[in-house]
Amino acid sequence: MTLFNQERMVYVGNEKGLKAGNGFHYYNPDQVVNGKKMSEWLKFSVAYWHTMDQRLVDPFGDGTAQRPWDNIEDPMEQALAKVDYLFEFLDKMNVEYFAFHDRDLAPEGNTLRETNQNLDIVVDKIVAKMQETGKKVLWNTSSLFTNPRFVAGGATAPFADIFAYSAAQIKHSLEIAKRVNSESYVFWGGREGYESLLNTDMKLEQDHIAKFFRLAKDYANEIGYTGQFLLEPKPKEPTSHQYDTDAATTIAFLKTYGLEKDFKLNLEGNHAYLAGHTYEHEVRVARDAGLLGSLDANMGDKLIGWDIDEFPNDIYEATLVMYEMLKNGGLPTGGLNFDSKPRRQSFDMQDLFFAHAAGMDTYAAGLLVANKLIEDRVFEDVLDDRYSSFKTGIGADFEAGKVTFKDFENYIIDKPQSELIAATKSGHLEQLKSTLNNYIYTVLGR
Ligand code: XLS
Ligand code: NI
Ligand code: NI
Repeated sequence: MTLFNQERMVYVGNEKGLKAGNGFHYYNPDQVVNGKKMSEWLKFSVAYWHTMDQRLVDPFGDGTAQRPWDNIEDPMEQALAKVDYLFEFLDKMNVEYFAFHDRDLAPEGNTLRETNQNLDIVVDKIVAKMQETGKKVLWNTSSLFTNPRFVAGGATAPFADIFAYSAAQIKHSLEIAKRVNSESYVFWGGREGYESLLNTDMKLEQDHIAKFFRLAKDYANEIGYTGQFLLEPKPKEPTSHQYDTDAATTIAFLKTYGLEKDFKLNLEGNHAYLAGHTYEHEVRVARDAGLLGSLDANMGDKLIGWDIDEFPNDIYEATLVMYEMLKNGGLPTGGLNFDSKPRRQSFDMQDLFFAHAAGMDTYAAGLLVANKLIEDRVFEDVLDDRYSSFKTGIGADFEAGKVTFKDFENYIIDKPQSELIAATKSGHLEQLKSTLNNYIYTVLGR
């Protein structure tokens, strides 16, 4: 049975010309890069909420998406049909993984019990399909933000019943994580933040969500679910002050509450922009802290101030993010989840194939360039040289912990300005950026 009128995506390189078509130009799953296959470095994942559910709405307009399952009226029937479409899509796209929220899969009932029943029917089908095809779940998560009951948050809600509902919902979601063997479990705190301090006890809310995370981990341990727990930072949307604003804030939160042994971070490109950072900055912050978990591979638009979840197509950015990923030794329990949707005018089914292929090629290209940059020690040599004065003399003594403020004063107090200026060196940033461009042209031009 085939549902989509679409060929399977395979590596075609550029032999048949440079125009994008039905195939990958850079993503060659079996090609070995630094000892591992591309498909092992790049564990791509399809996001259920975008690829299967997203109607391509924007804040001013209804959805434009045209999907083959649109005319199935019964919500449960449609939910079950989408599972078949998903698995055919994964197969034709040559993607191994997918990710989902509980509420992406099935409609809600009137009580949590009814909602869980609907959900379990779809999860049963997913489990069967996974066994049949070998496809895997990169991560699952829970929506504590869409339904009006979460108007003031889930785990930071000022209402005990909503907190209770959230806890019970996550409990069931963790049971699903165990059933589908998710490599990670993600918490994105959609409504976990506040609008105004005038009616918010920020300390209490953060204490609550920290306890909530502890209880979640305890329950995972109790049922033997061993996937990596991840928090996904985002600075705004929907609340003005999200508790997980960016990587640094989220790491500080984890450390404040002693959760850093059990949680890592899932970093998203568009969220980085909204936080006023580059994507590579967010990934570096997490890597430096030993807390890099997974990537939500998407892009923002520098001209639009909201989370547009564009499919990644910026090779420059992908190169720098893949550089961080390689320096991290990969993403042991993570991957590259396309938390991305086609543009509103790219509404037909084929666009979903093209969009994923564009994203996969972008990161494959980034991986190739980043690997060559590391092989040639382009940035490593620059850093060695830039910090070399800490390898000898007063710098080395300081590194060894032998120097006090008094020693520094004795050492420096009579040095004339000319010697101080001579101790500085140009950062040669323009030359370095040109080198980076040159690597991009050359590695990809081969
Ligand atoms: C929203 C988030 C969301 C998470 C999963 O901006 O990116 O999609 O990845 O809840
Ligand atoms: Ni995301
Ligand atoms: Ni997002």
